[in-house]
Amino acid sequence: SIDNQKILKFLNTSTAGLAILIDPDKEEVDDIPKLIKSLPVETTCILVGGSRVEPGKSDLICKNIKLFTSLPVILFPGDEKQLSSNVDAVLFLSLVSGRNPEFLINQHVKAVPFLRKHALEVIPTAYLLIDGETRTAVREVTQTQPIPQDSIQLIVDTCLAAKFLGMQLIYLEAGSGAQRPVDFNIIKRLKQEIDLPIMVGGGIKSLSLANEYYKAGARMVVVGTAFEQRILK
Ligand code: 1GP
Repeated sequence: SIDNQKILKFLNTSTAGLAILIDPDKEEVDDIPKLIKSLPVETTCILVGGSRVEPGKSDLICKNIKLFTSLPVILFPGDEKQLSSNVDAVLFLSLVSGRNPEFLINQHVKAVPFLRKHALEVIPTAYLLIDGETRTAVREVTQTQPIPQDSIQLIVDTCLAAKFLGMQLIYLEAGSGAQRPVDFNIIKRLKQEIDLPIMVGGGIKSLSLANEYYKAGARMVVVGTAFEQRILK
Protein backbone atom coordinates (compact mmCIF):
# COMPACT_ATOMS: atom_id res chain seq x y z
CA SER A 1 0.00 0.00 0.00
CA ILE A 2 1.10 3.58 -0.60
CA ASP A 3 2.62 5.25 2.43
CA ASN A 4 0.91 8.62 2.10
CA GLN A 5 3.15 10.33 4.66
CA LYS A 6 6.49 9.10 3.43
CA ILE A 7 8.06 12.46 2.61
CA LEU A 8 6.65 14.16 5.70
CA LYS A 9 8.21 11.42 7.81
CA PHE A 10 11.47 11.90 5.94
CA LEU A 11 11.36 15.65 6.64
CA ASN A 12 10.65 14.94 10.30
CA THR A 13 13.59 12.61 10.72
CA SER A 14 16.31 13.72 8.31
CA THR A 15 18.74 15.93 10.15
CA ALA A 16 20.95 18.25 8.11
CA GLY A 17 18.94 17.82 4.93
CA LEU A 18 20.10 19.70 1.85
CA ALA A 19 17.41 20.46 -0.72
CA ILE A 20 18.60 21.67 -4.08
CA LEU A 21 15.99 23.86 -5.75
CA ILE A 22 15.53 23.56 -9.48
CA ASP A 23 13.53 26.31 -11.13
CA PRO A 24 11.84 24.88 -14.26
CA ASP A 25 11.92 28.35 -15.78
CA LYS A 26 15.71 28.42 -15.70
CA GLU A 27 16.57 24.89 -16.85
CA GLU A 28 16.18 23.03 -20.11
CA VAL A 29 15.09 19.39 -20.29
CA ASP A 30 18.20 18.39 -22.26
CA ASP A 31 20.45 19.68 -19.47
CA ILE A 32 18.86 17.58 -16.72
CA PRO A 33 21.27 14.59 -16.86
CA LYS A 34 24.27 16.94 -16.49
CA LEU A 35 22.52 18.90 -13.78
CA ILE A 36 21.81 15.74 -11.76
CA LYS A 37 25.47 14.72 -12.06
CA SER A 38 26.58 18.05 -10.65
CA LEU A 39 24.45 17.81 -7.50
CA PRO A 40 26.54 18.08 -4.33
CA VAL A 41 27.01 14.71 -2.56
CA GLU A 42 25.24 16.20 0.47
CA THR A 43 21.96 16.55 -1.47
CA THR A 44 19.10 14.76 0.29
CA CYS A 45 16.23 15.83 -1.94
CA ILE A 46 15.33 17.96 -4.93
CA LEU A 47 12.77 20.75 -4.84
CA VAL A 48 11.17 21.87 -8.07
CA GLY A 49 9.42 25.19 -8.39
CA GLY A 50 9.59 28.83 -9.34
CA SER A 51 7.69 32.07 -9.30
CA ARG A 52 7.21 32.35 -13.04
CA VAL A 53 6.95 29.09 -14.97
CA GLU A 54 5.25 28.51 -18.34
CA PRO A 55 2.44 25.93 -18.22
CA GLY A 56 3.62 22.34 -18.77
CA LYS A 57 7.30 23.06 -18.14
CA SER A 58 7.25 22.07 -14.47
CA ASP A 59 5.76 18.63 -15.22
CA LEU A 60 8.28 18.04 -18.02
CA ILE A 61 11.23 18.96 -15.79
CA CYS A 62 9.96 16.75 -12.93
CA LYS A 63 9.45 13.80 -15.26
CA ASN A 64 13.02 14.11 -16.53
CA ILE A 65 14.57 14.57 -13.09
CA LYS A 66 12.84 11.37 -12.00
CA LEU A 67 14.47 9.51 -14.90
CA PHE A 68 17.96 10.33 -13.71
CA THR A 69 17.87 10.18 -9.90
CA SER A 70 16.32 8.19 -7.10
CA LEU A 71 16.48 11.17 -4.70
CA PRO A 72 13.06 12.30 -3.46
CA VAL A 73 11.60 15.01 -5.68
CA ILE A 74 9.35 17.48 -3.91
CA LEU A 75 7.24 20.04 -5.71
CA PHE A 76 7.48 23.60 -4.43
CA PRO A 77 4.93 25.22 -6.72
CA GLY A 78 4.64 28.96 -7.27
CA ASP A 79 1.09 28.35 -8.47
CA GLU A 80 -1.34 25.53 -9.23
CA LYS A 81 -0.29 25.38 -12.90
CA GLN A 82 3.04 23.93 -11.78
CA LEU A 83 1.44 20.80 -10.30
CA SER A 84 2.94 17.55 -11.53
CA SER A 85 2.26 13.93 -10.71
CA ASN A 86 5.89 13.03 -11.40
CA VAL A 87 6.99 13.88 -7.86
CA ASP A 88 7.09 12.19 -4.47
CA ALA A 89 5.19 14.93 -2.68
CA VAL A 90 3.79 18.42 -3.05
CA LEU A 91 4.35 21.24 -0.59
CA PHE A 92 0.85 22.66 -0.24
CA LEU A 93 2.07 26.14 0.58
CA SER A 94 -0.08 28.72 2.28
CA LEU A 95 1.63 32.11 2.36
CA VAL A 96 0.73 32.85 5.97
CA SER A 97 3.08 35.83 6.29
CA GLY A 98 0.94 37.71 3.76
CA ARG A 99 -2.67 38.73 3.55
CA ASN A 100 -3.33 37.93 -0.09
CA PRO A 101 -6.22 35.42 -0.27
CA GLU A 102 -4.96 34.19 -3.64
CA PHE A 103 -1.92 32.57 -1.99
CA LEU A 104 -3.57 31.81 1.35
CA ILE A 105 -6.41 29.67 -0.06
CA ASN A 106 -7.48 30.36 -3.64
CA GLN A 107 -4.63 28.63 -5.48
CA HIS A 108 -5.34 25.65 -3.22
CA VAL A 109 -8.97 25.43 -4.27
CA LYS A 110 -7.87 25.61 -7.91
CA ALA A 111 -5.44 22.74 -7.26
CA VAL A 112 -8.13 20.32 -6.11
CA PRO A 113 -9.25 18.94 -9.52
CA PHE A 114 -5.61 17.92 -10.16
CA LEU A 115 -5.12 16.50 -6.68
CA ARG A 116 -8.37 14.55 -6.91
CA LYS A 117 -7.07 12.88 -10.06
CA HIS A 118 -3.59 12.01 -8.77
CA ALA A 119 -2.86 10.24 -5.50
CA LEU A 120 -0.03 12.45 -4.36
CA GLU A 121 1.37 13.06 -0.90
CA VAL A 122 0.27 16.58 0.00
CA ILE A 123 2.15 18.35 2.80
CA PRO A 124 0.32 21.28 4.43
CA THR A 125 3.05 23.90 4.71
CA ALA A 126 3.21 27.27 6.44
CA TYR A 127 5.16 29.46 4.02
CA LEU A 128 6.56 32.65 5.52
CA LEU A 129 8.25 35.37 3.56
CA ILE A 130 10.85 37.01 5.79
CA ASP A 131 12.44 40.29 4.74
CA GLY A 132 15.62 39.44 2.86
CA GLU A 133 16.27 43.11 2.10
CA THR A 134 15.89 42.43 -1.61
CA ARG A 135 13.00 42.81 -4.05
CA THR A 136 12.60 39.11 -4.75
CA ALA A 137 10.27 37.39 -7.21
CA VAL A 138 8.09 35.88 -4.44
CA ARG A 139 7.36 39.35 -3.18
CA GLU A 140 6.60 40.71 -6.67
CA VAL A 141 4.38 37.82 -7.69
CA THR A 142 2.43 37.43 -4.45
CA GLN A 143 2.10 41.17 -3.81
CA THR A 144 2.59 40.65 -0.09
CA GLN A 145 4.76 42.31 2.54
CA PRO A 146 7.49 40.18 4.09
CA ILE A 147 7.73 40.00 7.90
CA PRO A 148 10.72 42.00 9.22
CA GLN A 149 13.53 39.82 10.59
CA ASP A 150 13.31 41.44 14.03
CA SER A 151 9.56 40.74 14.42
CA ILE A 152 10.36 37.39 16.00
CA GLN A 153 7.24 37.27 18.17
CA LEU A 154 5.04 37.83 15.10
CA ILE A 155 6.88 35.06 13.26
CA VAL A 156 6.43 32.65 16.20
CA ASP A 157 2.74 33.54 16.54
CA THR A 158 2.19 33.12 12.80
CA CYS A 159 3.78 29.68 12.88
CA LEU A 160 1.74 28.64 15.94
CA ALA A 161 -1.46 29.82 14.26
CA ALA A 162 -0.47 27.73 11.23
CA LYS A 163 0.13 24.74 13.48
CA PHE A 164 -3.31 25.17 15.06
CA LEU A 165 -4.71 25.20 11.52
CA GLY A 166 -3.10 21.79 10.97
CA MET A 167 -0.02 22.71 8.97
CA GLN A 168 2.80 20.22 9.37
CA LEU A 169 5.86 21.97 8.08
CA ILE A 170 7.33 25.48 8.34
CA TYR A 171 9.17 27.04 5.40
CA LEU A 172 11.02 30.26 6.13
CA GLU A 173 11.74 32.08 2.88
CA ALA A 174 13.99 35.11 2.50
CA GLY A 175 13.36 35.03 -1.26
CA SER A 176 15.55 33.70 -4.03
CA GLY A 177 18.76 35.69 -4.25
CA ALA A 178 18.11 37.47 -0.94
CA GLN A 179 20.92 39.69 0.32
CA ARG A 180 20.08 38.80 3.87
CA PRO A 181 19.14 35.17 4.61
CA VAL A 182 16.84 34.31 7.53
CA ASP A 183 18.35 35.16 10.91
CA PHE A 184 19.53 32.20 13.02
CA ASN A 185 17.71 33.63 16.06
CA ILE A 186 14.37 33.15 14.30
CA ILE A 187 15.08 29.43 13.82
CA LYS A 188 16.32 29.05 17.40
CA ARG A 189 13.17 30.65 18.84
CA LEU A 190 10.83 28.62 16.61
CA LYS A 191 12.68 25.46 17.53
CA GLN A 192 12.07 26.20 21.24
CA GLU A 193 8.37 26.92 20.79
CA ILE A 194 7.10 24.64 18.02
CA ASP A 195 7.72 20.97 17.31
CA LEU A 196 7.33 21.16 13.53
CA PRO A 197 10.16 20.57 11.06
CA ILE A 198 11.67 23.80 9.73
CA MET A 199 12.89 24.39 6.18
CA VAL A 200 14.81 27.55 5.39
CA GLY A 201 15.93 29.13 2.12
CA GLY A 202 16.82 32.28 0.29
CA GLY A 203 20.33 33.67 -0.09
CA ILE A 204 22.14 30.66 1.39
CA LYS A 205 25.30 30.30 -0.69
CA SER A 206 27.56 27.82 1.10
CA LEU A 207 27.50 24.47 2.86
CA SER A 208 29.21 26.00 5.88
CA LEU A 209 26.35 28.49 6.20
CA ALA A 210 23.90 25.59 5.80
CA ASN A 211 25.65 23.94 8.75
CA GLU A 212 24.95 26.97 10.91
CA TYR A 213 21.25 26.56 10.10
CA TYR A 214 21.30 22.91 11.13
CA LYS A 215 22.91 23.93 14.41
CA ALA A 216 20.17 26.51 14.93
CA GLY A 217 17.53 23.80 14.43
CA ALA A 218 16.63 23.78 10.73
CA ARG A 219 15.94 20.32 9.29
CA MET A 220 16.23 21.24 5.66
CA VAL A 221 18.22 24.00 3.99
CA VAL A 222 17.16 25.01 0.49
CA VAL A 223 19.76 26.21 -2.01
CA GLY A 224 18.75 27.47 -5.46
CA THR A 225 20.84 30.29 -6.93
CA ALA A 226 24.24 29.12 -5.65
CA PHE A 227 23.69 25.70 -7.25
CA GLU A 228 22.29 27.22 -10.44
CA GLN A 229 25.46 29.33 -10.76
CA ARG A 230 27.58 26.29 -9.75
CA ILE A 231 29.27 28.26 -6.97
CA LEU A 232 28.00 26.19 -4.03
CA LYS A 233 30.92 25.09 -1.86
C1 1GP B 1 13.88 30.22 -3.00
O1 1GP B 1 14.56 29.62 -0.86
C2 1GP B 1 14.78 29.37 -2.18
O2 1GP B 1 12.58 29.82 -2.78
C3 1GP B 1 16.21 29.45 -2.63
O3 1GP B 1 16.77 30.73 -2.63
O4 1GP B 1 17.91 30.97 -4.85
O5 1GP B 1 18.65 32.35 -2.90
O6 1GP B 1 19.12 29.91 -2.97
P1 1GP B 1 18.19 30.99 -3.37
